[in-house]
Amino acid sequence: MSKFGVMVMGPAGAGKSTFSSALITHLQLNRRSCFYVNLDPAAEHFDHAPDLDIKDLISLEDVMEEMGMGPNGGLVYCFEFLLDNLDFLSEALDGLTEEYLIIFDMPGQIELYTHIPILPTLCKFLSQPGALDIRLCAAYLLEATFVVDRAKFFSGTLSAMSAMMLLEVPHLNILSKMDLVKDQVRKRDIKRFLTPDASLLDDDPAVAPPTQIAPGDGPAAHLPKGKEDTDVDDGADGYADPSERRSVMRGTSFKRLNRAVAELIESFSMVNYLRLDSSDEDSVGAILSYIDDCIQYHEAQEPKEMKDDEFEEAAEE
Ligand SMILES: Nc1nc2c(ncn2[C@@H]2O[C@H](COP(=O)(O)OP(=O)(O)O)[C@@H](O)[C@H]2O)c(=O)[nH]1
Ligand SMILES: [Mg+2]
Repeated sequence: MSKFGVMVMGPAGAGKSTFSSALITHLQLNRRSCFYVNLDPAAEHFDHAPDLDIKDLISLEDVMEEMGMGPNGGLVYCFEFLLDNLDFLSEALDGLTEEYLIIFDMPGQIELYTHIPILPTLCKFLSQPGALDIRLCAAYLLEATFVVDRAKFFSGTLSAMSAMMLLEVPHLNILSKMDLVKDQVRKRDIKRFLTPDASLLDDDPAVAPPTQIAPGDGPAAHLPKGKEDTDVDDGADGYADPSERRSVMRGTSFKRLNRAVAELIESFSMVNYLRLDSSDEDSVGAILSYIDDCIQYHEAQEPKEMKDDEFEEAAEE
């Protein structure tokens, strides 16, 4: 018998816990069972109390205090500890039936989604046939406000792609907090970000058209008045001075880096975004149907007999 689960992932503040909570409310309203697992050892406030909380195994605060670690190292330590104590998960999840949707609310530290193999090991453990056998999908959230800053948007998209490749589970990419950009960015413009490609860099409002500077000229000092903060040319060798933050973040080599990242993303053609506003029930419901499709939730459900009162309610509707 399979179980079903979704890992809610993405950078800190992307809205993972808010979405998890909205998803639980939506599932409850639709009489579906869910099991909420908090895997963020630093999370403190919940709208819905977790059914299983990593803090009952280990807390980030204790690790930082006792081991003298910072928040990122401490988080990695907590997850290594979890991997050494996987009974904590299997004991709690083993008895769940296929009716449940298990929601894993993940922490936001970027290390988890890029180069260290902790999450792939965890995913393999959860989905291993014959053991927990959870059909898992990943929901990777990125804040929609990032579309205003192309460099941020493409770096966020790159980390989404990195998580996709690292985890090898069905993956949904989601632009969260859509309500925040509704009035700022036109619908038509937002649509272009749903399938990101390098052409988005061509009309970046944050970048003024390049100023003409003769080769060999120094960078900022020779810029026309008013342009100092928007456009900095690199030195004659084509490289920005790395000690100058302004030139690193605005120089032509930074633009070249962004274009290379955007073209890499475009060439893989793996990332498409869905839109989410966690305060809108229909939006949460739409994301849930994508999750259900990914993990083939409905195909596995036994036809259920309705209880008498449910039958009457359905007949009245
Ligand atoms: N406007 C708006 N704010 C949101 C939305 N989702 C989350 N937030 C806010 O973003 C902040 C971070 O959300 P949280 O769910 O804790 O992010 P997490 O770190 O990814 O778990 C909180 O202040 C939330 O209220 C959304 O859909 N719209
Ligand atoms: Mg959270």
